Amino acid sequence: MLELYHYWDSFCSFKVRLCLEEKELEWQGHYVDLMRFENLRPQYLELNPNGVVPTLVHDERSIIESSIINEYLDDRFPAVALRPRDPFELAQMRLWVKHEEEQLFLAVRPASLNLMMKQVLGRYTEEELDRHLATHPRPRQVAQLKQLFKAPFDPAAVESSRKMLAAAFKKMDASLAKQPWLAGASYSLADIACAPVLDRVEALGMSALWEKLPAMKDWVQRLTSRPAYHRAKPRDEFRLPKALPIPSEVK
Ligand SMILES: N[C@@H](CCC(=O)N[C@@H](CS)C(=O)NCC(=O)O)C(=O)O
Repeated sequence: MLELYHYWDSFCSFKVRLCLEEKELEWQGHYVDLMRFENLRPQYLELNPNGVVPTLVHDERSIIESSIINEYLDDRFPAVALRPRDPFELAQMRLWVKHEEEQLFLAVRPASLNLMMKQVLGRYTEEELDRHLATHPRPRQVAQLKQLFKAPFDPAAVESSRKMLAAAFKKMDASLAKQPWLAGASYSLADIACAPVLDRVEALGMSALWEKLPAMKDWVQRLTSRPAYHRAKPRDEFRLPKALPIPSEVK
């Protein structure tokens, strides 16, 4: 039995759901509501001491970190292989997974927080936040998190997301102009790692960012029309609040 502790509208959870769905594996979901801080409850911290989603539980053992979970799934269930066999393409695949972890994931955060999450997180009182964050595994970050949740809307943060995403997509477009999938000839964990950003960028009202990038636009079309993408994407009833419109000062 594969059990996935996940949040429907989380980037990293989507990445693992997409891998499970591409492999057509049966999995049981346990919903961890990040907007209610269920990721910081002691029972969950026993599975994932970092207090983040996703966590895979397989054969009664827990595996954390989305990229590592996806490699584990590819090792344990190789029938649908999602890693290139060619060592050079495998190295490219790992670089694109790193691109997701170090660029895409960080790029969407400021806009997601300001345009979507603050609509929920900003409503918690100081006392409620103290109670929910008391079990946070990185106590030194708590004061900064509280400040971020309560801070007024920050257009500069949205602009910084837009700039980082534009640079990251340009890099992807250049590579996709030479080959159909990020790591080469075949669809791989690299495409799976970078796919969740597409849904979030659309939800943020920023999909114009790939309109003028032909190879990226074509990849978006091919990727989002895969049946597994539809099964894995956030269910409408579990989405974050609709994004606020992008203010005019953000070009
Ligand atoms: N490197 C981790 C990142 C996990 C992560 O930050 N997950 C986010 C959702 S995409 C989360 O749980 N955030 C809750 C929090 O930071 O409190 C992975 O890839 O699994």
